[in-house]
Amino acid sequence: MAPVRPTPGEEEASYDRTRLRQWLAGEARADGMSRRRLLTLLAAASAATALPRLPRAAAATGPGIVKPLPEEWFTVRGTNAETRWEALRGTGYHTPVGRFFVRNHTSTPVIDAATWRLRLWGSGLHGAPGIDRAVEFGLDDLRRLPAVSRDAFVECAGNGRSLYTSQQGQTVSGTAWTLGAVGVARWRGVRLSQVLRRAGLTPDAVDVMPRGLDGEYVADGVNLGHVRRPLPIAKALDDVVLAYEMNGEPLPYDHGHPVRVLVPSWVGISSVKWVGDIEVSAEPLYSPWNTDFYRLFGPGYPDGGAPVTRQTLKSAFELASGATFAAGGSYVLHGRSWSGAGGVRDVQVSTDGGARWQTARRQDAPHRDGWVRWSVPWNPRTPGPAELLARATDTAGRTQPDQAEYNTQGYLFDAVVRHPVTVV
Ligand SMILES: Nc1nc2c(c(=O)[nH]1)N[C@H]1C(S)=C(S)[C@@H](COP(=O)(O)O)O[C@H]1N2
Ligand SMILES: [Mo]
Repeated sequence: MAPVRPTPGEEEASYDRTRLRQWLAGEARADGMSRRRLLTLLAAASAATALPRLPRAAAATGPGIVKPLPEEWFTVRGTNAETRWEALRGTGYHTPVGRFFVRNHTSTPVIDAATWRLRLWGSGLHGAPGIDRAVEFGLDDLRRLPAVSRDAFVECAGNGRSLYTSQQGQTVSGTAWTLGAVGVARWRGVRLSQVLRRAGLTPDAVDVMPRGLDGEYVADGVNLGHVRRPLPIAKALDDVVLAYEMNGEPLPYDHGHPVRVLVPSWVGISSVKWVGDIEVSAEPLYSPWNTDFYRLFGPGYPDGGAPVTRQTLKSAFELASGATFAAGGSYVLHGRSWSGAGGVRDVQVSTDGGARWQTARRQDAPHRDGWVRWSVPWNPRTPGPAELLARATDTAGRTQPDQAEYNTQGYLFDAVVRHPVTVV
């Protein structure tokens, strides 16, 4: 059994409050972000002013993805490709690279592993007095360090976003994912903690901020710079990996070749692809990716928003939306459930729109940071439309609710999904 981890919310919320206070006191830095933007955010946190207006992404021009995106496996959404859940039927525990979803803010850069360097720098590293230290690693340097392998999902914080609208009638902004912005892979690489220590981590380092080598991201005409998001040092030293392999192959171009950050159980944006440098800082850091994007704004959240870190709890059937079944036939329904707070220990399934429930047969033991596969038999009798529901409970005691808490950008959808099918 996977060990139970602390329930989400508490630590992250207090981390966030501390940083906001430090920033107000002039003790934190927010590189590449407009001070005005941060001030707006903080004003909202201290007074009940209108919520800050969120920048919208520039119009997509095309996928910019290297691997083929066959229609039977993917739905292209702007610069992104969503995995079709029916394409996972018959695949094993690990999502094949060819079917793994891609979320790109801009487009996939093709980076030469031979010349790639990772630079660590900042006030959280030992340097000469008054001079910040910078240390570089090539891929060979990383490969010479002890390797670790981890089965973990990467899931976009916005996975399931379209269900806020289709199921709850709410308007949210962002890519209209259904449930296919998630995949599980076996990642192999070196612990970030090991690299940080080699680089000369000081005890007063508080945040590390990996940055991608893909293009700068422009939203609403504003250049926000390269994709980057700070991680608290505690998480960075805990289970974060600098991954150079995915499912036993060198990391593919679209998934961060040659090296990406893998932050188990946290939202996908934390797992920065094509990492080129990591700032290690003795002062708290901010980026638009934790102040504007990937932040929870809405009536149920504090003014100024709440941080998004750990993933939520979800279930999905390995079925197309609107799949058809023959009345009188005997079927086995398959699906998967996963959680950012621990393994999934129980899955209940309803084939009659939620009136009656049965316990699904779990194929995998509860697996922290991964998913469990499950199945239930179904013998549909009455022709007509039907709804299939799956409700998971994780080892931290969370159960999928009937309704997800609304936030303006539609993150962390966790409600039980009503999967429409037709019996003919
Ligand atoms: N450099 C960089 N890293 C990135 C992104 C990006 O656009 N650029 N997208 C992030 C987001 S929002 C997600 S959900 C995951 C997606 O990982 P994948 O494309 O390998 O599935 O990568 C994250 N890392
Ligand atoms: Mo994402």
